[in-house]
Amino acid sequence: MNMATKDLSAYDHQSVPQAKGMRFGIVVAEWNWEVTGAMAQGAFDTLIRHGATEDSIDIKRVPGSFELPLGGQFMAGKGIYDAIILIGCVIQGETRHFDFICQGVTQGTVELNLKYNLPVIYGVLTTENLQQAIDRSGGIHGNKGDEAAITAIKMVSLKREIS
Ligand code: DLZ
Repeated sequence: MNMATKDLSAYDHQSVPQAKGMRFGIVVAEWNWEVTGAMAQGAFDTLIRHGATEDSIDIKRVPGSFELPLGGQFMAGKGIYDAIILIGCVIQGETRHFDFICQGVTQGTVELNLKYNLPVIYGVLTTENLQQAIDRSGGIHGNKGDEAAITAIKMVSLKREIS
């Protein structure tokens, strides 16, 4: 498999559509903020780099990843965003909490996409340990926040093209 399909951070950024005129909501979980804050910053910077303006991006915080779908629903319900990016980081612990949170946020995100016919991007890391998360939030494996932003732009562009 081509690396570019595994690691969007390595994408040719020239091939990303212009985000000018698009409006984005970002919902970021405060749990594991060291990671999620870096991902949210990456997503914000990437949207700006591709033409979005600062006043076209709203960022809201929720306590943990489990709250991301509801935070996203609050934003989607306003009807003003072209895409919403959910950012979280769930790190495996000693209990089954990890499984339940991952299941909740994943299923909740799928439902939001379909309920609102809106790109709601799954920028959630689910890792075995903190180092794996750090590696993916501006480390050796790029920044998955950047990748979530690129996915958001591409999905808005696709929706506009089709409709
Ligand atoms: C409780 C909990 C645990 C154990 N681990 C994480 C985590 O790794 N990442 C995360 O984003 N949130 C975690 N949470 C908090 C839950 O997402 C949620 O905020 C609480 O269960 C309250 O609903």
